[in-house]
Amino acid sequence: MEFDPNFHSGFVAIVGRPNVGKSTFLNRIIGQKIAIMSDKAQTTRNKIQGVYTDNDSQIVFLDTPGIHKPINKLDDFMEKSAFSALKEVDAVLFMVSATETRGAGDNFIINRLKEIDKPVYLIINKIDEINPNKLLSIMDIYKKALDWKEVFPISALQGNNVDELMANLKALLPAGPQYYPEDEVTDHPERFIVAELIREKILMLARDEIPYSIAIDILSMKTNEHGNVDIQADILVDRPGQKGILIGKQGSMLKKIGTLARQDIEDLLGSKVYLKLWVKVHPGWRNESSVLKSLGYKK
Ligand code: GDP
Ligand code: MG
Ligand code: K
Repeated sequence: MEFDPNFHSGFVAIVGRPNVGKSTFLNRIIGQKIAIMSDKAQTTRNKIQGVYTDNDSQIVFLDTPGIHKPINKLDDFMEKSAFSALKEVDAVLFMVSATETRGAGDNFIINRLKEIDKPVYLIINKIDEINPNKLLSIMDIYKKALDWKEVFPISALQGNNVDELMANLKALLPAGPQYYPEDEVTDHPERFIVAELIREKILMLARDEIPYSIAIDILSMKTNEHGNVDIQADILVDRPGQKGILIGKQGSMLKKIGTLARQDIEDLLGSKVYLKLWVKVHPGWRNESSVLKSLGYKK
């Protein structure tokens, strides 16, 4: 990998109470791009939520699942490990909702953030829901709570001020490498791997009945507004008899295939996955160039 001194990159954690709009924000800037969980991903203890890449920057966004208020010993332990992982990031976005009053959950996180020596941005989300006159008084409520690097009122839903926030964040990040190649964060390689995981389960459960005459067509793969991944896929077979075998008694075989594949895909993506599978008879699919092309076998 060549070093380009004009390329900026880094790791950014997004923290905040549930429902303030963290996933909506990520969805807006990254869409359905998800990083493949490679060894690199495991070097930080935080879960990679998404990778933003453009011509001169890459921002790896991290989730910190344990930053909420602890309720028991296990949570307390999780909390501490999530907190120590925050020390590995270049910046933290602390998100609050303009529609909610500052609460104990916010204060708990703010107190933890006081202990780390990192730039923390205050992101006041959902400004589309409030009267603009109220914004200054909302900012006042948080202003003295921490020595904020910047304060950005935004609407993750409608996009207000999101470009400005991204530009500011990019300028803050140091010159660095592109940690993830662009093709690792588009949907194509994941689609291919997801298809392979489904195929693997079919061959595992029905190897004798189903030879290599199946194809998996990933119809869609999207991250929904809650950060979960919805996947719809067709299993193409040559003959009606094969369809019956793959569906099984009252759908039992297809259910087994789906459950096993889903578990592997969840491990791969680090997200909750909804997998919908259909079996379709498509005689001679292997000879049709349009089908092969849509399955990614031909350029
Ligand atoms: P998270 O739990 O922090 O990830 O929050 P989500 O991204 O799941 O958002 C929670 C709810 O708030 C969803 O119903 C979103 O559609 C909504 N939401 C998120 N951002 C905005 C925003 O900027 N404006 C409005 N009006 N609603 C938003
Ligand atoms: Mg979320
Ligand atoms: K997720």
